[in-house]
Amino acid sequence: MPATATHCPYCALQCGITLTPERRGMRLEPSDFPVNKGGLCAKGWTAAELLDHRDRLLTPLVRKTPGDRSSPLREAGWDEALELISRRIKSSQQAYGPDSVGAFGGGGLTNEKAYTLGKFVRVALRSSAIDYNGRFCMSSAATAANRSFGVDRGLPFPLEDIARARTVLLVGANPADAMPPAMQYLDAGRANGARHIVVDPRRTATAAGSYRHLQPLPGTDLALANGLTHIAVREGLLDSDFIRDRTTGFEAVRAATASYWPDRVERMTGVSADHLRETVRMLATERPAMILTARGAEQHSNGTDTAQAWLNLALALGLVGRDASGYGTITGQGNGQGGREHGQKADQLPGYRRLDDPAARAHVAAVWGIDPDELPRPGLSAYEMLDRLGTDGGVRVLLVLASNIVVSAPHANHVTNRLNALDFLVVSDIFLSETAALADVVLPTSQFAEEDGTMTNLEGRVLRRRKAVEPPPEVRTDLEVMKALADRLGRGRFFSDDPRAVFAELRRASAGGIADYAGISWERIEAEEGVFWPCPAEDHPGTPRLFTDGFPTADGRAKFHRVEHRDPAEMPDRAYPYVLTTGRNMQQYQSGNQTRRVSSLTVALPEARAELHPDLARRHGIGDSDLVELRTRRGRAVFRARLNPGIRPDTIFAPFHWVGANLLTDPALDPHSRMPAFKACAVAIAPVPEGTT
Ligand SMILES: Nc1nc2c(c(=O)[nH]1)N[C@H]1C(S)=C(S)[C@@H](COP(=O)(O)OP(=O)(O)OC[C@H]3O[C@@H](n4cnc5c(=O)[nH]c(N)nc54)[C@H](O)[C@@H]3O)O[C@H]1N2
Ligand SMILES: Nc1nc2c(c(=O)[nH]1)N[C@H]1C(S)=C(S)[C@@H](COP(=O)(O)OP(=O)(O)OC[C@H]3O[C@@H](n4cnc5c(=O)[nH]c(N)nc54)[C@H](O)[C@@H]3O)O[C@H]1N2
Ligand code: SF4
Ligand SMILES: [Mo]
Repeated sequence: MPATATHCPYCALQCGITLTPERRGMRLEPSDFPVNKGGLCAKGWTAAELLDHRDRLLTPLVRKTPGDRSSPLREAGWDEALELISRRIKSSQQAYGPDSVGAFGGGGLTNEKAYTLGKFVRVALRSSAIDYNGRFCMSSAATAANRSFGVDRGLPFPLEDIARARTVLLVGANPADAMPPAMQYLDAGRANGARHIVVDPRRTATAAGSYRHLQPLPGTDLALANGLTHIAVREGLLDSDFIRDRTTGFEAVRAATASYWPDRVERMTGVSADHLRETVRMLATERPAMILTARGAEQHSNGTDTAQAWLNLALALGLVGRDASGYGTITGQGNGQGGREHGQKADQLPGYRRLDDPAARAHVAAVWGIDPDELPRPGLSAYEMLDRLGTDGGVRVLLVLASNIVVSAPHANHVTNRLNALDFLVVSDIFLSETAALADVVLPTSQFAEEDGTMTNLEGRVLRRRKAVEPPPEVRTDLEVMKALADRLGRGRFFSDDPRAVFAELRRASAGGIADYAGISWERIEAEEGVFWPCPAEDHPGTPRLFTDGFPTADGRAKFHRVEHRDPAEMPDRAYPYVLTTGRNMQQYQSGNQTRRVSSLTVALPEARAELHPDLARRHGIGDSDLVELRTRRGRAVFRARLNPGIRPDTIFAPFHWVGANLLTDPALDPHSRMPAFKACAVAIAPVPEGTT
């Protein structure tokens, strides 16, 4: 059997791999794809273990006693499972209306699946209730980029440009753990004399290798960015020609940042005024320079404005649209970029169109063969939908595809209670996740090496996911499931379960939109090692670099947006005196439903460890590897302590790859993006004597 070239199932780097069948299983090797160039992280190297894993879901599962979620799950045939689901959808919609049935999607789904899920909810269910886990991931940076640039493509340039930048500011980004093969671009820059500044409350592996590490209190990045813009104004470091010719709205930002004096910002953030000055001077004079944000800056109840403040700084210094220079956000999930373009967002139609835009509705309805008036209106964002599950006017029958919200949603005990209040829960997954374990019906789905489709990586490069092996006999793709359900709902004629046909339709639906895929074919992706959107026609080369000539805004200019610091929704006080922040470890992925089953990863990192400063630990009588209880207003969880002299003494970091961190997190939402405050809430700690948990 020949080797198949495809991509890693996990993160947005989408490293190229080859899969070669062996006597038992598959051999997985990195390929020379232009993104990873032969590199892979530990998760990628071991991904083939997922394929024939003994925990694989191999048949649909239903409850032994229908309607009783405390009765055990038993194996069932597809007919039985699909019949049950479609019956419950129909009866719920009859009794409570179309919006009583909804879906929660994921940024790991291929473009074809994400597109079909958005269409399935609007066309087969005729419901407005759909959103997805990308709301918890990219929504803040996306909102800021949309309002300033008129487009949200995470990186507006290819990764290779990072190697050519002389100054790189990484804000709340830890690629050394989150995307190790991407470090080759940063390393190449450093080898050529580039200087990197990392803004992170922890001294991460990324920070350790950088020129300068700035260590702000979590939730104060907006003040930091405004402080840098303030210094740029005072020291005459602005790019006035760029501001005049290519932007609007700077005066409001100048006014807003006037009060962000360096010593005030030092007090707010903990970053010294000298380091503030050094940082902005480097960005302004050691060019090309870029500012990259990731979840550390964005996952806050002011995440949109925080991303905006960094974007404002990049515009004020005239970095945007120049070679190897600019502002970007580092997208996280495998198809986190494509997954936010084609309609699984509550307010969105394919091609990054707006569901409330009459022209967009008309275009997409025509492609779908329906009347535009049949399209529902925008629905609620992810957490808002979850918060209302099972209530009057809320969703009562929920389909979850490609997310493990019991582990990954904020205020997870509340979310679990809401899931338990549903009339009916359907979860499609590869393995029985913590969320699937609550379901009335569990559907076994195919995974990366068992399916064809496309993924769009963090650079906006559309890639081919290629099938290397047949799925187990009773396992179906999500496309097949949605088509079969649509058939049972009398809407089957609108759907296809062939990914190539779906992609052809996606091209038409996206044509003329912001994320325009019209000119991208599977053949071109093959021949060109990926095609960058927008690509409006087959003879268009695709767009590796955006903003070189203008911005896709009404007047072609980028818009500054005035933003002011706000404290995190929850501040430390006497009862909860420290700040809890959360994030990632290198060896685990997201909710861990995949990577916690990979033996070498779990041996390397068997449990969640909360990181705290040795001084803080000593004050509470906690030693390294002791058990520590973290308590917030929402819940408590026990972690093993990891003493880390590189973290701020007022801050505790906990990974969210296991049930625990999200029992603690604050679901306060950003008013613009509806992003929860994963990265800052108030926490208390106490030692736990061994043997008492
Ligand atoms: N190993 C691994 N890699 C992954 C993933 C995974 O689960 N595991 N997930 C993928 C996905 S979906 C995503 S979104 C990306 C995320 O990639 P990153 O955003 O790089 O990862 P995080 O660990 O969530 O957050 C980055 C850093 O933000 C810091 N931070 C916390 N609070 C603040 C703050 O208020 N301000 C600042 N400046 N920094 C703060 C944390 O200490 C952390 O080091 O990773 C992708 N890659
Ligand atoms: N405290 C805290 N919480 C966080 C974050 C944080 O930094 N801190 N980060 C947030 C971020 S950035 C993200 S992206 C989310 C991620 O959190 P989740 O949405 O829970 O992400 P995954 O664990 O990747 O869940 C994907 C699930 O889908 C399954 N799956 C994989 N491929 C497919 C497929 O093709 N079809 C179907 N049906 N299933 C599939 C996997 O087995 C897995 O169970 O977590 C968020 N939660
Ligand atoms: S960096 Fe991301 S895409 Fe690359 S091997 Fe690791 S998890 Fe896979
Ligand atoms: Mo993410």
